[in-house]
Amino acid sequence: MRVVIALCCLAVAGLAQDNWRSEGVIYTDHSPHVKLHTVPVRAVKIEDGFWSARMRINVERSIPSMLEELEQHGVVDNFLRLTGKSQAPRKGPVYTDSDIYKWIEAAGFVLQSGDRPELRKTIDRLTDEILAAQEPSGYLNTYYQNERRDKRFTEMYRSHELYCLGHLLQAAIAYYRATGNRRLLDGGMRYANYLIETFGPTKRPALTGHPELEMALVELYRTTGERKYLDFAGYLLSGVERERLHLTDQQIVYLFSGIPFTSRTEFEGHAVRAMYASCGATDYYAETGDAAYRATLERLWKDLVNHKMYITGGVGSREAGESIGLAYELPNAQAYGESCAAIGNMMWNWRMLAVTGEARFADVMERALYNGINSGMSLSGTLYCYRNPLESVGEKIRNEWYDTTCCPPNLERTFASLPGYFYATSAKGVYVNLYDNSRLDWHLENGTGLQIEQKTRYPWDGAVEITVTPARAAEFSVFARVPGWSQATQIAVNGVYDAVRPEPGEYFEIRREWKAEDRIEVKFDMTARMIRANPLVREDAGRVAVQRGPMVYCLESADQAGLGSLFDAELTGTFEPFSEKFEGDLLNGVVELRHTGAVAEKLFEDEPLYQASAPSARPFKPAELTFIPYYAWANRGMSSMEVWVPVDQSATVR
Ligand code: FUB
Ligand code: ZN
Repeated sequence: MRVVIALCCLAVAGLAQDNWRSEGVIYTDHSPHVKLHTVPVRAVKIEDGFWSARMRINVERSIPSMLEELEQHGVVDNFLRLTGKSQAPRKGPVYTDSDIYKWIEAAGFVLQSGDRPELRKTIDRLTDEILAAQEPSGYLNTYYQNERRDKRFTEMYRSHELYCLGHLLQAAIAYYRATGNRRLLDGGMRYANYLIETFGPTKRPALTGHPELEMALVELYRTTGERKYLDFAGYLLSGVERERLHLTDQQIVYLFSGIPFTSRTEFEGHAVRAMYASCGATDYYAETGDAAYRATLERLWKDLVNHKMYITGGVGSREAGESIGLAYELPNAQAYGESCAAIGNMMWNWRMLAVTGEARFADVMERALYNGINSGMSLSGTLYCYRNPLESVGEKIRNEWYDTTCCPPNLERTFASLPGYFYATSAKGVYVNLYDNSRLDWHLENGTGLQIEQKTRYPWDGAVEITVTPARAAEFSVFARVPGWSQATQIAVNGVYDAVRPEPGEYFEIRREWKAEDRIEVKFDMTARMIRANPLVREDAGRVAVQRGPMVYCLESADQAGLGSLFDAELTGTFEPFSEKFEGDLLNGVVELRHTGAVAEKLFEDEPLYQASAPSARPFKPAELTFIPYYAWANRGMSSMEVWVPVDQSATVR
C-alpha cells in the first residue's frame, strides 16, 4: 500500500521496507515534484483485447526467440569467455551487453504480471553468468575487459560503458520489482558505486556518451533511497566535463550530452540519445524540482511536437547519425524513425505526464505506442523494424536480427511493461491514462481499496465502460483522459450524461462519492479524419494522412486491387466520410477504411522525367482506396506503403 511519508523518510523506503511489490515502471510515490504516482505492473491485468494479443505474442514468441538470437550471436558468450566457460571471440558492437540486459528487463516486467518459474530460472542463470564476469572492483563490460582493458574509460564518447550499466540497472530493478531478488541489483550497484567513487567534479571526468544511465540512476535512487545515485545523475546531466574531456562541438550535438542539459534549446543530434537524456532530466526534475530543468523540458517538448515529431510519434529524420533533423524536416521514405526513438519518446512523455498530470503528454505517449512503436514488431512477434519509414517502395523492413539489435528487446520490454502505464493516482483520486480491456486492483492514496474495470473494443470502437468499485463508499475523483483526437466525447455516470463538455486533450475529472459498481460510460469520437501537416513540411505538401482514433493509417499495395502502383493514386472527395469495417481475418483483426480516390490512367512511370507543365490535365479514373492501420504494414511480404497520400489537385476525374 502506498503510504504518504515525509521526505526525510525516503531513505527507509525501497529496499529497506521490502517495498518492491508496489513499485511501478518508474516509482514516483516519494518523488516530491510529481503530480501523479504510478501503480505497479502487477496491479493491472490487461484482459482480452488489442494489447493482450500483442502482449501474449511478446511472451510466447518474441521474448523466447530473442533470447535464442542473442545466444546464437554470442551476446551471452561474451560474458562466458571472461570466466573461461567459452573460447569464442568477443562478438558484436561495443554495446551488446545492453541487449541482454534489455531482454532481462523485458522478462522482469513479464514476471511482474505473474510468476513463470522457467523464465525466472533463465534470468537466474543469466544473472550467474553476468555476475561471474564482474571484476572485484565492480567493473563490468565485456568489450573493455580482457584484451581492451587498457582502453577502459578512455573513449567515453563512444564506449557505451555507462549506457550498458544503465541498462543493467534497469534490468536488475525490473527483476527485483518482480521477485524481491536483489542479486543482479547488488551487482549493478557495485558497478555504480565503483563509478561514483572514481568519477566526479573533483575526480576523473565522466560522460555518458549515450544518455541512459541518468534515468537508471534516478530509478536506483527511488529504489534504494540512496542520495548519491541521484547526485551522480545530476553530475552527468550537468555536462560540466566538456573541457576536461576535450569534446568537440560536433560531439556535444550528436551525443546530446557533454554540456549542461539545461542549456539545450532544441532537439538535435542522435534521436535515441536525445529522448533518453530527456527521460533522465525529467526524472531528475521529479526528485529535485530544479526549475531550470522544468523550463528546458518544456522548451524541448514544444520543439519536438511542433517541429520534429512524425505523426506516428516516431523521431529521427536522418539515417546519417541516426539523427533528428531540422525543424519540419520530416521525410517519409527516408524517415529513420528508429523503434528505440519512438520508445524513448513514450518513456519521456510518461515521465512528463507524471510530473504535470497533463493529458497532452499522454496523447504523445498514445500516439507513439499505437503507431511508431507498434509498427516495430511484426504480428508474428519475431520480426522487427529498426527503421519505421512512412513510405516505402517495398523493402525488407522487418528482420529477426540486427547486428545492432537495440530495438527488438526494447520493444519487448515496452510491451511487457504496458500494464504499468494504464492508471496512476494522485491525492485527489485515480487517473485513467489508456483504454483497453483491463482491471486495476489497487488503492487510493488514502489507502481505500479500489478496483476499476474497463470493457471496450478500443481502439476499434470508441465506447468504453468503466466500472469503479471502491472498498467502501468514498469521495474522490476519477480522471478520464480525453484524447486530443476525440472531437466530441460523451461521458455518462450511471447513465446520466455530465453537463460539462469533455475537452479534447484533457483529463475529465469526475468527482463524487463513488460506491461499488458505479459505472462510467465514455464514447470517444472515432471519426476517421484527414490530417494535414504544416505547409513547411515540404514532403507532405498536397498530401494528407488518415487517422482514426489513436491509429494512423496507410495505403499498402496488398489492399489496392486493380491499382497499378500505389504512387499513381490520390484521394478525392475530401469532404466525404470514410467507410469503415472491422475485418476479423485481416492482419489479426483491424478496422479497414475505404475512401474514394483516383488513379492515373497512364502510369506515372510511363511519363518522361520532365515535361512542359501546361496543359497539365492528366486523365485520372475513379478508384477506391483501402487504408489499414500503419502499425500492421509489412506483414504480408514485400509491399509498397504510403502514409501521406496526395489529395486531388490537378486531377481530371472522368
Ligand atoms: O548506441 C546504442 C544504440 O544503437 C542506440 O540507441 C541506437 O540508436 C543504435 O545506434
Ligand atoms: Zn534501436
